[in-house]
Amino acid sequence: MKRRNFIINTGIAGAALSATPSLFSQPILNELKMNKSYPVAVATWNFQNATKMAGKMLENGASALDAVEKGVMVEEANLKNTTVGDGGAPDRDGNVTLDACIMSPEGNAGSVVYLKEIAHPVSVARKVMEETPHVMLAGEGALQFAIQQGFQRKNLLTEDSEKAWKEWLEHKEYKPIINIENHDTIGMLCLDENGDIAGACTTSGLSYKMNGRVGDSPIIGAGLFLDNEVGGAVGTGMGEAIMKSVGSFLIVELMRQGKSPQEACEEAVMRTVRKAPNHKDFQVAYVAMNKQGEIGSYCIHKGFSYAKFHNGESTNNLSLSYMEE
Ligand code: SD4
Repeated sequence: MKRRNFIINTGIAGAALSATPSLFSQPILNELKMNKSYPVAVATWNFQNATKMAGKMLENGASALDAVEKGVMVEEANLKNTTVGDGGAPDRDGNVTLDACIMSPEGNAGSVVYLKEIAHPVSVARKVMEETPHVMLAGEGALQFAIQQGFQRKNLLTEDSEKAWKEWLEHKEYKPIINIENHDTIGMLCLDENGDIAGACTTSGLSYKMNGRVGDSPIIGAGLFLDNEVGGAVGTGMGEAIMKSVGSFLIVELMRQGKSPQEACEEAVMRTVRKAPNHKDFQVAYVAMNKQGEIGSYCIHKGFSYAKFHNGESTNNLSLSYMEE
């Protein structure tokens, strides 16, 4: 790596930017600022509003943890997104049940599974992390805890979701669709001004899932994992496949061993493909970021993309790297 890139990517640029102008001329300071690989926010799918929210917060000095929480909350509140938070598709019995988790740079984690009637499960997950000695709360207990923490109950089944569910009931065909439309579970990673990484993942899970089903998204190591010494990864797609390979943990460990985020994502996808003869029927996709702000992404099928906010610029439709049509 060239010395200048090393300086920029290792965060020494951060120190340089706060150094006195007598050490660095203004043009050099400007260039360092322009080329710095973080702060940066990345998220699964084309959730540009979410990465914009997080990225702008990061540029204003917010911590990775605050930015990642507020970032994914944008999609939790988006009623048009039928796979996350409020307005999420119900299970086959008509219950909207949400899964979410969050991890901090310190390696702390919080998670909620099968949470009903709370529009922002990621914030409940953060409370689990910060206010309890536990990592995961489920179902009724998670709901009680949320209410104690001041969250308001709300009916999350919108008219549109109810209508779609009733139409589904006519055939009751349980067949998850690859790349469900293009707005799906949101997994986000943020690297803040200090080079610290945090992540979050939140979903209503597979549409019309069995009552009680929990996917990968709230499982630390599956839908999300990070280590502030290495980087982080988030997954989306068929949760059962991601859980079986503990995909996000695998990617972080592969990066620890020296693989780039891209190589690590590819290896994690290939593990699933090698073991699951039916992989043609479902999607698995990952986004990973290392501590230098380098990003990688890979998936089984065409159609997955990610969004990024960096250097004041918001980009969608990134990474069209996939294994097969
Ligand atoms: C789940 N991984 O519950 C989530 C859903 C998802 O693309 O990401 N679908 O299995």
